[in-house]
Amino acid sequence: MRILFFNPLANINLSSGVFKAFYVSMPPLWAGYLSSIAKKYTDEIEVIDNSVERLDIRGAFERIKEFSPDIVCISVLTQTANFSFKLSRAIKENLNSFVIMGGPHASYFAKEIVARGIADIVVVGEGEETFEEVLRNFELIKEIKKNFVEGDNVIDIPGAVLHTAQEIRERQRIKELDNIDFPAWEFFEKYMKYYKPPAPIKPSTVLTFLASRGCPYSCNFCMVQLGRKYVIRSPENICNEIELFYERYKVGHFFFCDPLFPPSKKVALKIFSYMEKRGIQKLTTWSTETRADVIDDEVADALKSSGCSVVALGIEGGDSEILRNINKSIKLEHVEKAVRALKKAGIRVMGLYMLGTPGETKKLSEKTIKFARKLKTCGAKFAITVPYPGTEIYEKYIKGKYTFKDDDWDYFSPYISSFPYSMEWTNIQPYELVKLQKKAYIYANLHIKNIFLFLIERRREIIQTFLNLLLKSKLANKAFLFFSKIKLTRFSLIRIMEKIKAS
Ligand code: B12
Ligand code: SF4
Repeated sequence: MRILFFNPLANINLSSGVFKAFYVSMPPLWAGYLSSIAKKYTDEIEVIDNSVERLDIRGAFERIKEFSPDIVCISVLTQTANFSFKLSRAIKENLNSFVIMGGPHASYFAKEIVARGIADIVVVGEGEETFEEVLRNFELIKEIKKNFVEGDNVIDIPGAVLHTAQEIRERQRIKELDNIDFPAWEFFEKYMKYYKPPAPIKPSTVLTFLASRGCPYSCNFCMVQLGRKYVIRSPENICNEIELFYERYKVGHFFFCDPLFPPSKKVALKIFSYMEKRGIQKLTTWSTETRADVIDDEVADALKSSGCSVVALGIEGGDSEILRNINKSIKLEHVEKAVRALKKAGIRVMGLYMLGTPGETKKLSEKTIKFARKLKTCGAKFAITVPYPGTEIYEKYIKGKYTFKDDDWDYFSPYISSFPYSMEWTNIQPYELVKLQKKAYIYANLHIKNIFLFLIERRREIIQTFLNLLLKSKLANKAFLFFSKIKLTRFSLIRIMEKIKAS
């Protein structure tokens, strides 16, 4: 059985200006985890990470065809849906492969995707156990799908949509995360040198990491793909994975992708003191994202002692009205306290903010920008609110109002300047939001310390980009012509000198 994992890239060309340059590639955890399941069933596995390869649909199709897979696995985010659907159609029309989809967007539209014949199977929510059951029964599923008659319901795998008429049977979340095999990064070795962490993390070899799954909070702009129930790995299991991959790839930084880690002070102190005892801080650094109300001086010190170098805080808004409207249930005092504690402990802070949240006015957005400026974190990111399917905002303001074309999904991005829906939840005009976003980035990020740090740490990339630009530019051409003329002149001069000598 030949299995190919395809990690799609969003249409980043639509992003406005500098946001294109901000995009980084990191190892896709979904494909890491699922390939470690697949290797129990086959040793013919291939991975195409399009965040690195940047192939168009034709190029991606040709590469997939070369491998001639029995199964193609694709993870679908909203912004990658259009590409994924077109690619899948090309595969299904021209190859004899089965297409399995999963991820946030595929999970939400699972039935529709199967009904429209875009994919053969969609795995909803957490993937490992469902995917394994699909692989275990693959021959049978293939047979049934070939001879399927409407009304038949011969195979029913919880968490998977296999045919149109089926009701989705919910699969229980994995309770014991320690039992899941570590991601099979051996299939991604060809890409390792292209993976880089985002600023303000120092450039180094990076691996993504997941210490927990789920989030119990209910912010109305957020769809928690792996569920509301929070489960966490044991400190031993976390350290085993870090040590293993540090040894194997000399990983300089582990980028934790958890939406909420640590989840509380108690858990934080337990895990970080264990990590410190195991000496993780002597091997590598790591970063994480959490809520401000989890951080105090003690937690910040423990984070630092266990090797954490950057903490991203979901701050979202700079006014209590915004936080109330999005159901964030934190206070601005928490944020200020957390930022102070982290800075004191020597940890860099990345502030994550939103603009255009429900009920937000221009005046409130300005307050967010001012608040971000005041906090002077190492970085501040401002996302324009996007109504992702599965969020409360989508259900309330979008669902049933629009008939989206597949192409429209390309525009479901926080860094874009046109939107295929109207933003009824705010009275700020879209063009004003885009302007506010640009202003926010400049105003909150450009202070001397940040510029200095950026120039020092990214000097190699900056010089490289500058040289690339120069070599491609008209200026470079002119310079080349100029120098070649000088060379000619020098050459002519030498010939003249020789003639003089000879005479
Ligand atoms: C890390 C991350 C990134 C990293 C990705 C690095 C990397 N390669 O891992 C970076 C910073 C580059 C990034 C970029 C973007 N991201 Co992002 N990202 C995340 C984050 C924080 C974690 C994702 C993750 O790895 N989770 C852990 C894995 C194990 O879980 P998983 O992907 O859900 O996979 C499991 C299941 O879903 C399922 N599954 C998934 N795929 C498949 C496929 C098959 C075949 C099967 C069987 C099962 C299956 O099985 C897996 C194992 O259980 C999530 C938020 C979150 N905490 O989930 C946002 C998130 C996924 N990102 C999001 C967005 C919007 C983006 C961007 C579009 C933003 C932008 N415009 O710049 C880009 C586009 C990326 C792209 N592919 O082009 C949204 C997606 C919302 C949506 N509905 O589409 C999320 C949910 C955050 C949010 N706003 O709510 N992101
Ligand atoms: S934004 Fe963060 S805290 Fe809120 S629900 Fe999503 S993951 Fe949880």
